[in-house]
Formats: sequence, structure tokens, C-alpha cells
Amino acid sequence: MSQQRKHGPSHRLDTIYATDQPRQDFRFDESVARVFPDMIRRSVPGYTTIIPMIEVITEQYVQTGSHCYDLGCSLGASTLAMRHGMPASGCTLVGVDNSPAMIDRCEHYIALDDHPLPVTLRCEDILDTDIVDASVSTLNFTLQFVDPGRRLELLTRIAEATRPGGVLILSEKIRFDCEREQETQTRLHHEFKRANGYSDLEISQKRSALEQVLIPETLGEHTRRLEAAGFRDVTVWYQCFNFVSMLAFKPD
Ligand code: GEK
Repeated sequence: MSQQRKHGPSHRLDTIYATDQPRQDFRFDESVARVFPDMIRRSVPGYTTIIPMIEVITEQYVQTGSHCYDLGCSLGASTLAMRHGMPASGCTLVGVDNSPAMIDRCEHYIALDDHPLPVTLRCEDILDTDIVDASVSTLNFTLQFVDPGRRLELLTRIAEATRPGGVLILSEKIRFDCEREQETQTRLHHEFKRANGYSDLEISQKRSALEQVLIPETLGEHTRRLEAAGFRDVTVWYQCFNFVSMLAFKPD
């Protein structure tokens, strides 16, 4: 049975692109923040697997007395996963997002969660935010929205601030050098969205809204830049269609 029939239309909150509208760049505003959990779950293959794994990975690499960062935290799904992988005291957890609508709602979700570790939320650009003495940092589908010309600078700052043995969790939509693979993976991603109840109109309007805003790169480009930034042993731990999650380690 398709996801569409299983869940039924009444469970769909994200109808932002359901009606024909003039093209506008996608923005993380109030209307997106309101439906975000539904939007990301139905749009990003593997998101619902990646989130709980961020807890598992954080638990493995968090270091006593260090700081952990969720960069581009949205409503805090990845922040809460990190929190649950961290000890109750001795470390700090910081979530950063430059969308006020996201941070406002994120505060709410953090308050509803019962883990004792305090979370600091910053409404800031991740390009400007302070990053110090880190063990685990997460960019869960955020780097893709950063100006490609500034990605190396950001990753270098993260690598320099990361303790030896620490890790960056980097999840991204990717593109492929091989035209056939690009076409196959894109088609399968669109089928995933269709199976989750998005119409062809919604898929095509969202695609064009994201065109100038979400700039995907190849796995090779990501690996080379992570290494240039000071990370080593870049490891793809998850892939579903054109969505991947990598680990990048700060050498001992
Ligand atoms: C999750 N990690 O649920 N500075 C700060 N925030 C930014 C910037 C920037 N320069 N650019 C984009 N953002 C989350 C999902 S969503 C992914 C992350 C998606 C923020 C933006 O406001 C949005 O909240 C988030 O990055 C990306 O696991 O929508 O595909």
C-alpha cells in the first residue's frame, strides 16, 4: 500500500505548494516552520532513520567537558537526538538557526523534552556563530543551504574547534557526476515524494523554489573539502537515493 493511501490526506499539514503560484525562492519562514516536521519527513528519504542514529553516533563520540553543536537545528529534531546521546551534565549542547520562526518553535520542543541537559539556542548565522572545544557537531541537511563559496571557511572553523577524536555529522542532498545516475536517483526521490502524497504540481513548484537556494554537490566534492578543512576518514554511514549522511573525523 502506498504511503499516500496509508496516511490519508487528513494527515498532511504541508500544502504550501499545492496550488499554482508565482515562483519565489524557498524561505524558512513562519509558514514553513509551522508544517516543518511533516514537510521534512515526507520530502527527505531516510530522515526518520538518520535522526535516531544521530543519538547513537553522538553517544559514541561525545567527550567529557566538551561542547556539542547542532548547526541549522530547525525545530530541534537533531538537537534532541544529540541531547539524548549526551551525559546529563559536564557537557554543553548548542543549537543554532538563523530563522526566528524555527528558533521560536524549537524552544517549545526543547522544553517539552525531559532530558536534564540544558540546551542553548542561538538565532544566528552558522557562518558567524562561535564554535569552541567541540566533540560532536551536526550539520543535518544545512550545509546545502550555505553559499558554496563559504562552505570551506565554515568547515575549517568547525574542524579547528573540534578536539582530536571528535566528529562532524554531515547530512546532505547530493548530485552525481554520472548523468544516468543523477536522473535515476532524482526520479526515485520524486517517486518517494509522490508515495508520500505530494502531487506533481507540488513537486515541481518546490523544486523550482529550491533551485537557487539548495545547492547540492557530489560526494567527491564533499570529501575533498572536508579533508581540506582538516577532517579525515570521511565515511558515508547512510544513503537513500540522493540523500547521504557522512562522518568526518578530527585526527588524533
Ligand atoms: C533537522 N537539522 O530537523 N545559518 C543558520 N541556519 C541556517 C543557515 C545559516 N546560514 N542556512 C540555513 N539554515 C534539522 C533540519 S533544515 C533542512 C535542517 C531542510 C537553517 C534553516 O533556517 C533551516 O532551519 C535549516 O538550516 C535547514 O534535523 O529543510 O532540508
